[in-house]
Amino acid sequence: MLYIDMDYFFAACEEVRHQELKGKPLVVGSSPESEKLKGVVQTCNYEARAFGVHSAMRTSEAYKLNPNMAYVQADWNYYEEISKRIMTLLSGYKARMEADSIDEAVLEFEVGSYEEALAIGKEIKGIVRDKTGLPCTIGISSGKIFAKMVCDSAKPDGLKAVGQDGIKEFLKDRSVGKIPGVGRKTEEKLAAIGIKTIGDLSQADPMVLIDLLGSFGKELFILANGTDTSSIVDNANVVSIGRERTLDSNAHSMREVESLIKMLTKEVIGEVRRNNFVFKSIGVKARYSDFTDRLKSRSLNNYSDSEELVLKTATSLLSDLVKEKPVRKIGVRVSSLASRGGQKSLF
Ligand code: TTP
Ligand code: MG
Ligand code: MG
Repeated sequence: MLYIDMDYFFAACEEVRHQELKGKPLVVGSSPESEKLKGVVQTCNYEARAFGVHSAMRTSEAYKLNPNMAYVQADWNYYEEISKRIMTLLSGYKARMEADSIDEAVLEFEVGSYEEALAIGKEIKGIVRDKTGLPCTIGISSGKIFAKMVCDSAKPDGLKAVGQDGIKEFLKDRSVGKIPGVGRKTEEKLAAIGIKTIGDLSQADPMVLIDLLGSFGKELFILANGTDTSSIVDNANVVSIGRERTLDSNAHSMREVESLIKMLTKEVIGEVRRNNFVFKSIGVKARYSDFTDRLKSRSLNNYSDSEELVLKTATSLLSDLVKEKPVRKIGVRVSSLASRGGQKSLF
């Protein structure tokens, strides 16, 4: 499994069209409505990270760390266009593929060895850089979760493989929070019974973990012992249109996200209509303050392009998710697209 994540994606996209910003600390910040210093850092280049600036930090905090950085407002349409180009390049490979987020994808190759997989990874890095001017990092391992962790560990501009013989060693000293899906809550629960590292987790009593975390506890135990069975949801050919945005501060109730849902819905519908699409599925995403993500979607009986229906459905789906934990980011997405002509679905 080969996991690709673009490096400092939004900021790197800005560097491509603003060559003069390259090499200087650069922040991509927040929603267009908010004034510069009231917003949130969505991402920043590695020059800015050297000052301690990072995603989700308040822009005012970032300013304190370094008052001499360039700020650019996020331009989702531009990033999505580049993302689509990258996904199209990747889908040219004969592999099962899943686009995981705007800047991430997983590819599953039938290869004989890790050397072969590394060679493919090197080629992909070269192609992506040639065609888009952007750097990425690729992690290779047996399952999707391990590959993502390897990718995270090799940033930026990295290429790394960890095979079955090295995986337990790789995991051993990492904190449990490095496992995708393990948020602050789970981390705290595990810490309370003395489990801090993935090595600790591998030696725990699985029954105790199941008592503590249910079936997730069992999954974690298996992962910690070097087995990753997570597989790909092949969505290379599923076109969807979505918008997501980080909130200025964590939301605890629907009231705080209502206007944002409206705005995201308007943007999604605008894009749908510009492209003459209709859709048959509506989905939402919530990213919680502990950085775990939850997705929910609903299929429709018929194709639609109704703004009202998206707004109603997204509101109802999100109200379930907002109840659970403070939310820092929300997204609205429509999928199962077809062209408006109606005769024939696009894919
Ligand atoms: P990431 O892949 O998490 O981060 P990144 O690509 O900026 O940096 P790197 O992978 O090198 O560590 O996120 C992809 C994009 O998603 C990012 O460029 C901006 C956006 N994003 C937000 O808008 N808010 C956030 O809190 C995060 C983490 C990302
Ligand atoms: Mg990235
Ligand atoms: Mg990413």
